[in-house]
Amino acid sequence: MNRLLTRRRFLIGATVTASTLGLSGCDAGSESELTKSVLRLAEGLTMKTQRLLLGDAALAREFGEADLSPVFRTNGTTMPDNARYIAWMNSQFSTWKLEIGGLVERPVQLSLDELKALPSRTQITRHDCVEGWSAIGKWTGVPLGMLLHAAGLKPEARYIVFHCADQYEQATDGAGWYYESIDLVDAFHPQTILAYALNNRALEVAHGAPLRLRVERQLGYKQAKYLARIEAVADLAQIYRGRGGFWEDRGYEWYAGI
Ligand SMILES: Nc1nc2c(c(=O)[nH]1)N[C@H]1C(S)=C(S)[C@@H](COP(=O)(O)O)O[C@H]1N2
Ligand SMILES: [Mo]
Repeated sequence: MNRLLTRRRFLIGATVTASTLGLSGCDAGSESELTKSVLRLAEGLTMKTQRLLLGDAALAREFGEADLSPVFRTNGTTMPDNARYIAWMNSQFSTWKLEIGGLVERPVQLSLDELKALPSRTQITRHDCVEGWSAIGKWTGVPLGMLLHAAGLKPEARYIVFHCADQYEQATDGAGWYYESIDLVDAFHPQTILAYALNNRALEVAHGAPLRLRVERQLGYKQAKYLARIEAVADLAQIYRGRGGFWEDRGYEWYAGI
């Protein structure tokens, strides 16, 4: 226990350097190219160190009911402002479907009811935002690995990309849509779930209704809300600006280990 705590403290310490290097908050700063390349170098080391110390299957800490935060803050988009999402919302998400495609043998589309009928996992975990706040919440959802097994990943698949229904910024190159990606180690990790409930209640719009990713060993911005499409890919370079996520495309670490 103590050894684990010490390791976690060490890892937290390693992550905090991102903010001391000038990345404060989720706003796109004007980091220099040098800062960005230093961050990318440090990120490789952090991921390797974390995987080396903790192993692939190490679990994020889980808490008890008594630890739940009275209020779970919201951040980033809290109400996607586009016709497709608003139509889904007005139908209580009965017209929404999650698409799973890309490098899979059997592309599928699943309704919210179909997802809720599958075996679920519930976990009480701490969400850590890079802006410096945390909240403990109880998430219920479908293990991502189960869905990927069902869809059948092709051998070339190396990353899972999460396409969201919110446009965070109007970008002339079309890269304003929120998206995220993880590798297969995190995709098949037992605590990686697609959550449809927070604290025993249907996910609210502000928290990413109807479905959001929980990838518990990484920071808040990896927890993609408003999921619309999941894509298995061999390479992240072809997607938007090529760094694997909306904030990653703007200088943040791709492996945002806690
Ligand atoms: N689609 C989408 N997902 C997102 C964001 C966003 O703006 N859009 N913000 C991220 C950030 S920075 C954080 S801290 C968490 C906030 O989740 P919450 O609003 O449920 O607290 O969602 C993450 N996922
Ligand atoms: Mo965040």
